Amino acid sequence: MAEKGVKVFGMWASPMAIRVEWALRLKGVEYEYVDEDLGNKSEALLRYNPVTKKIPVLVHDGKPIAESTIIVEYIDETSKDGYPLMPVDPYERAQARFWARFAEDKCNAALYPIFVTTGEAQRKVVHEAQQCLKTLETALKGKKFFGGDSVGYLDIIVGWFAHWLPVIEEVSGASVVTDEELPLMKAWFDRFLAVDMIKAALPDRDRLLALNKARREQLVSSA
Ligand SMILES: N[C@@H](CCC(=O)N[C@@H](CS)C(=O)NCC(=O)O)C(=O)O
Repeated sequence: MAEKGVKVFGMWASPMAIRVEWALRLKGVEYEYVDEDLGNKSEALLRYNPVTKKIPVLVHDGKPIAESTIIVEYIDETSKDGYPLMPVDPYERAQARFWARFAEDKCNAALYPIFVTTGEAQRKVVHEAQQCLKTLETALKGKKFFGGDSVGYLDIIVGWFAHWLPVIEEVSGASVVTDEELPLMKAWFDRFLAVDMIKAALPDRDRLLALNKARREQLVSSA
């Protein structure tokens, strides 16, 4: 018999898994959290996501769903009475999905090289990442959050930047989101992280810093 309830398979330092937790917390949905060791994945994770074998996976009444952006939409659709994540207007919904795709495909790809480079090579990739974030920043113009007056779908998708990017900056010695270069994004970081539901799910900064410091040292020395 299928198990009842909501279960999340994540990993404490994953910026993709936190999206699922943010969505569930904003909706007020209770869930069980399973922290995976990605070097030794559980039999349950491999059974629930045999295709990509990645976290996050949401299991709702025994039925698994993978891919964080899809999971967040699923949570919004199945908890219609709770806090709304997606805009009601179809055009606005399409825009939110467009920017989420842009952030996933372009910004995430532009940010990663900062983590694994140094010196002149890093300066070049920082500039490229800033250009990408400047484009994304246009979606914030005149708004408190990407979702308008309150946190919405797009805030959840790009929200990891606010907590993870300053850690990446510290670990790699790069300066990316500054008041001079990205003033709207920087101000949004502070507003977003001040939201109680968002703050409550964040991983410990020092622990994240130590993990990423070790990862960077390994990646840079093997490059
Ligand atoms: N596009 C996926 C990406 C998920 C992803 O990359 N998960 C990573 C952790 S952040 C993972 O499971 N890595 C382990 C692996 O690739 O084996 C999503 O948004 O859910």
